Amino acid sequence: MPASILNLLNDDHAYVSGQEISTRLDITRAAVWKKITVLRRRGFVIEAAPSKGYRLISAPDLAADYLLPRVRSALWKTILVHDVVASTNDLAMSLAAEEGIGHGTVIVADRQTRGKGRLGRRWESPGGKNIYMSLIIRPELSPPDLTMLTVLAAVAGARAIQNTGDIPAKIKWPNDLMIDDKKLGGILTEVRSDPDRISLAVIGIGINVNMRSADFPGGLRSIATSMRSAAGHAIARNALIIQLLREFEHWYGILTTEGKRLLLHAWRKHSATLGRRVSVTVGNEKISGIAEDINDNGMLRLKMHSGQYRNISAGDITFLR
Ligand code: BT5
Repeated sequence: MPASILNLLNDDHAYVSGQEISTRLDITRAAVWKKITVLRRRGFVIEAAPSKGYRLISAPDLAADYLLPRVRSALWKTILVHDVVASTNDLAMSLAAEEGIGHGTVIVADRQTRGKGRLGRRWESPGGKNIYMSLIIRPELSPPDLTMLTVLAAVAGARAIQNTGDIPAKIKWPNDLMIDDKKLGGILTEVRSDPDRISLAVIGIGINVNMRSADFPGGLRSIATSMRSAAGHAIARNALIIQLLREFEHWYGILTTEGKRLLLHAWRKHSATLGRRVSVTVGNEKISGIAEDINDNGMLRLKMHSGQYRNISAGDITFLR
């Protein structure tokens, strides 16, 4: 499998000799060359130097066999990459429900035809630019802690954006990733629960990576942005996915072993919401006040003008000046 050669070629561009590859994979030198040729045809740039061997210069975007060895861990076991799907969340949910696809599976698509946000809203998902991914988790959490998965994905997303593009991404409660008060990502967590246990969670994450302003439909142009617009240059989607999955695993480990405290602390650090005057739309109701904190269940703690507090589990925030 070419995947195994990709395990051996490192990202530090160091040479690995043909002999070493041949020995480690137990194949002939001719077979090594053949596999290198196949990888090159797929868009991997691999340099060959007669006395030194091979080194990986760059990988094509969204190659599962490149991504997996770089994130494979106790949590992430499978990465499935598709050119086009209706919605990675829908696909993840049906694969998990019907085919029993398990904990630690990641579904990535280059494009979605029916990418979705909350409450049946649309998520713009053009091809060749962004990331759309869904994480399948069978969490050891009780249903009230469900909101923690969105909190966790938001923290992982903000930190991955920061690490990959050196962009100070913020979190807008409950599920938006922002730069300068413009949205560049969103999270959609969907679950199947038994009465006292979440049996399956699908955490959908969409991040605008290389979208340009002109790529957004007119209505979104003034409220949405991308990593490219913020950084001033293109960003490698592979690198972002690797960072995101590593960050997610890190915080998932903390959540399931140590509890919520550190995660909530990280959320507060990245929050674009706390301390601001906001208007929150909850169904048909609009409530305004100061966004004071989030509580242990990820609910927004709003201090209303009356001085009373209200905890809100889901809604849409507008920042007030
Ligand atoms: C969200 O919903 O922000 C959750 C988005 C989750 C998308 C991921 S992609 C992978 C996975 N598969 C899916 O099908 N979905 C998930 P919400 O908070 O309801 O925000 C939706 C609103 O964001 C829309 O009504 C638009 O106003 C705006 N919007 C749509 N597409 C956008 C984009 N690409 N960038 C920024 N804003 C967008």
